[in-house]
Amino acid sequence: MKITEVQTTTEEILAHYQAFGYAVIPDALSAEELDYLNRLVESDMASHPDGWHKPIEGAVGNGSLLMKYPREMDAFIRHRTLFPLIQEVLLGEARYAQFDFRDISMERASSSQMGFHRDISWYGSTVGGKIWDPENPYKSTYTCVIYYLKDVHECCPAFCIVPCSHEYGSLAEAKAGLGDQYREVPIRGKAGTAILYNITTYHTRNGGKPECTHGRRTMHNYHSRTTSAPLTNWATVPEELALSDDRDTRLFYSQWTPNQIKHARDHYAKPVPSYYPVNAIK
Ligand SMILES: O=C(O)CCC(=O)C(=O)O
Ligand SMILES: [Fe+2]
Repeated sequence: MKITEVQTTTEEILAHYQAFGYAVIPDALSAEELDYLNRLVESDMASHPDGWHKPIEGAVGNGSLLMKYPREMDAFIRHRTLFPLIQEVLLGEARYAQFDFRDISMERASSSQMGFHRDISWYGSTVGGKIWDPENPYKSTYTCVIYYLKDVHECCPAFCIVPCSHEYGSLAEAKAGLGDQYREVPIRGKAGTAILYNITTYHTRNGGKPECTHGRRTMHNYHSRTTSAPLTNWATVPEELALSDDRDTRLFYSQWTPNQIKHARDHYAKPVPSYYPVNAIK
């Protein structure tokens, strides 16, 4: 199978993800959805600048909009077009893990380069656990979608991935193992493009060119699996989702981090169910 620039049908998306560890889906968000999200980001940056962390590798970011807009953000986290694909690559076991917005100003575009890395769960990097799953045809223990909220041109910062690199312990091993199949594929596209990737596949963010006048805005959404540990030790979820009367919603938001257990204990109206170790967490 050949690497293609974009995949549009469900079959193409899943086949590309299975073969290379990622897929690029154009028009995943509608013009209305993009308009809504861009306005939300702009108004929150203006009204609550303290909720946005200081630039990390050129990007300011905010991971708390799910807490502020539960129902609205849930509709993006379990998005009508992307969520069925996420469920497919996670064997129907998808669990909420992390959701955040990032913004790179045009001034910071050229200094927003990251190093090549794979994303590993906090637990995977401290106490262990499988970082990819040899039994899953899609090899994923976690998956992430990055949505481009503005057009990403040639000059802009761009997500860049090394296809088929998930099994290697380092980028050097991937280079040696993949030989002349080794590629670094930068991904550009219009606003609304979604990149679905197995988080263990090596990737980076290429910095923008000095003349870039756009910067870049993205929405990042990580999903775990029932059989994986939580991705972070900090993500929190609002009560109306975590303790929803709807079973599917409650299950999807059920992989509670230590911070989430504390948050629920200290702020939820309903008592924390006793199947969470509320008294064991300081
Ligand atoms: O912003 C990007 O293009 C990549 C971000 C990333 O890899 C990360 O935050 O782990
Ligand atoms: Fe990453």
